[in-house]
Amino acid sequence: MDTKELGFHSKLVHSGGVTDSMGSAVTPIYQTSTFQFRDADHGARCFSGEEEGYIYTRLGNPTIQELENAMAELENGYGGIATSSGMAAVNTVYLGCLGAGAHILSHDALYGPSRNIMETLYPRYGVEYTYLDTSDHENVKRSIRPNTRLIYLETPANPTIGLTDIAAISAIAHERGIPVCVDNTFCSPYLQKPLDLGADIVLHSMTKFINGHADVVAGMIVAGNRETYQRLRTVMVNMGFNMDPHQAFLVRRGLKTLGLRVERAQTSAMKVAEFLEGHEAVEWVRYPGLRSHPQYDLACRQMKGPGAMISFELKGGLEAGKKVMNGVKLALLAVSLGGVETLIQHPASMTHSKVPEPERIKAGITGGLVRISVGIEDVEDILADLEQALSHI
Ligand code: LCS
Repeated sequence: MDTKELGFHSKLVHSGGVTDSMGSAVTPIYQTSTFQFRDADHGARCFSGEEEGYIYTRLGNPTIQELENAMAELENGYGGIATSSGMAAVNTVYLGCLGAGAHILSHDALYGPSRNIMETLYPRYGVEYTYLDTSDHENVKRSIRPNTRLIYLETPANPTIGLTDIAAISAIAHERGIPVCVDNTFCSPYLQKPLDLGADIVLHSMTKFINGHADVVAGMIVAGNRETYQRLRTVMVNMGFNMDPHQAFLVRRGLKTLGLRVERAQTSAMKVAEFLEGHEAVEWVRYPGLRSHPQYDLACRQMKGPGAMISFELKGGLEAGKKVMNGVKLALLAVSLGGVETLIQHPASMTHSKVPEPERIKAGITGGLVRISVGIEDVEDILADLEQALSHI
């Protein structure tokens, strides 16, 4: 069915449709590495591109394609490229856009490994980088070099919940012919559509809100146009960053309830953020739904809702943070985010521990920062759990 005119929740359920000959309601798991050709000429035509057809699962597979089609539709993009993990998606974009002598400009607070590989691995291949506060547009303009080939954003940023104005940065980048990629993991297309705001590429760790059930690691890139799509798809296929059909099946299943899950989690997150902001042990809270967020106006403009990710700093710093993390009973002390269960973690010693301390502090990832991913449990239970954990301080 043509899903173009449907509402977002209907698209979540119906988009991407790959029909199979049995008429199954759900696209089956095509757990096969390879596909039979009808005859030698058919095989040759599939390889030459004269005829569309599946060849080999690293190149394409119906279960994976359904998820790629669905995500491309949800992000209003040209085409989706599913990857084995979020980091495979990040590397596909880096490899597709950068090369020896190229320069990347990015936000200083990013998911740790997205920055760490650029500082430790990519310099071996002659890539230069600049990390800065991308909410300072003049500084962004000054820091663009003649060899800048990619502006890479993550908004809200992991773990500071700092925001970047996608439309403003895209306008600056496009004046200079530079593509913009946005990691949309914290929002999902339910809350933010970077391609509509001017970005050229959007990527996800689908391990998080998209799958939503903490049982799969997966990634996705959606390219805004055909040329970018083909360039990135070639990288993914040849690097072997592809997804597995079983992974695709699980993520497609999780995607159907994305809107319901995010809606409920963010309603609870607002209450959790207000509770934390009013607590005497808490120094400050960063949540896009709070007026105290320095970019509250941008959040209202750019995001359909504030999401379910909260960071906060305790007055007692790291020692107090440890007591809270060791004290939670309902929330899980675990990295990752965006699942049905509430998770709590300490970025400086966990997700961002590989970022050298001076840069980490400069990016706002202080020793006392604690990050919560609010789940879909009863909010009263989440609040009671945090209340008793905070009482340990
Ligand atoms: N981008 C963002 C914004 C992320 O938060 C993560 C993982 C990735 C990319 C990488 O995705 P993966 O390969 O893990 O699917 N973020 C994690 C986090 O904050 N805790 O554990 C993983």
